[in-house]
Amino acid sequence: MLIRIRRAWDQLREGEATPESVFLDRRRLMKLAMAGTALAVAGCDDAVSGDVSAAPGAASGATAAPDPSAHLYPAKRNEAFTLDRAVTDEQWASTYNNFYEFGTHKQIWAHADKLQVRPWEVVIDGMVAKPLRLAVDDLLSRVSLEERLYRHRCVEAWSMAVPWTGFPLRDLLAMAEPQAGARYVRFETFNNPDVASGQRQPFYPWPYVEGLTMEEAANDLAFMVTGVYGKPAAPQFGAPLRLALPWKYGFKSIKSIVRITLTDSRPVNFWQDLSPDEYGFWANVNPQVPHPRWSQAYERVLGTDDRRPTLLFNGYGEQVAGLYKGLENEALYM
Ligand SMILES: Nc1nc2c(c(=O)[nH]1)N[C@H]1C(S)=C(S)[C@@H](COP(=O)(O)O)O[C@H]1N2
Ligand SMILES: [Mo]
Repeated sequence: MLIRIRRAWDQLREGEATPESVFLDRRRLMKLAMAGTALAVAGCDDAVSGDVSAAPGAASGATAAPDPSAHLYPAKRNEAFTLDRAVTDEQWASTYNNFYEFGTHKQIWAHADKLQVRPWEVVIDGMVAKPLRLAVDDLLSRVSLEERLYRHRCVEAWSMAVPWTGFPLRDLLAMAEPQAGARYVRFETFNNPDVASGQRQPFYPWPYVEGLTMEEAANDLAFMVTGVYGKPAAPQFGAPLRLALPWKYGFKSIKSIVRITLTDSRPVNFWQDLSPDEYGFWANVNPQVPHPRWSQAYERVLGTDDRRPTLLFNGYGEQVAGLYKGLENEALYM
């Protein structure tokens, strides 16, 4: 085909790699069925579907109060973080999103617009000397924002390149003074089924959870995102606070965080809980380790016809390979 319209790209993608959802739902159902749970599930996935293919912006902002952090943008770009490809068109990145709280498909941006991102508090607790409960704007006044160009590789084999704005994760953890025994950081997303219709689907282990080791969280690349494309992040990007971990598959970059807990036990993340044979704790990008249902050798670049070879650690090996010395027996790449 010589001429492609936008929707065609979508269909191509869905055909090439089964989205994270389909198989998992069946698995999860079997698990629940075996546990004797009765479920009415027919049509569940369609609960949040609908035509939201119009441009974003039309539906957003009309009634919402102006973002109180808008004056912090655009932040100065940190030139240490460069790309080997063009930045993804904003229109694409903001209308093709993965955010299961608002649906299992990619056109969730208008649904996510219902998420109220102010007031918003984040709690830092667990193995810390100074547990914190911070309003997001107080937090923003205590950090220094910068822009970084990062690649993003979804486990489903699509990729993008995005100008995130935010600050190093380790700066946030330092505010709470981690105790010596803390080994992992556990992150949790909001849980509000009234707003997020995906969270009314009981076979998912809500709320969305992710985890990192303390060493990973302290790495230069581990970035707490508050904005994108030179302005505060829109809800579909995971406002007001999400992670960006460019060397790991996209599902590790948890959105709309409300709680960060330091712990000595390894967190079980959302996707691992759903399907432990397919998704693990580490989830580092590796083109040589296929997903059980598809190859990870190549990626489709969002909004283009490009198909590129995927790189080990998504091209960030120089910065992160050292984190995994001595862990060769772990499932580092799923
Ligand atoms: N809370 C939450 N965070 C999430 C997800 C999600 O469904 N819920 N999806 C993840 C996946 S699989 C990907 S690829 C990225 C997508 O980020 P984007 O929509 O900004 O491209 O968000 C990640 N963070
Ligand atoms: Mo993903």
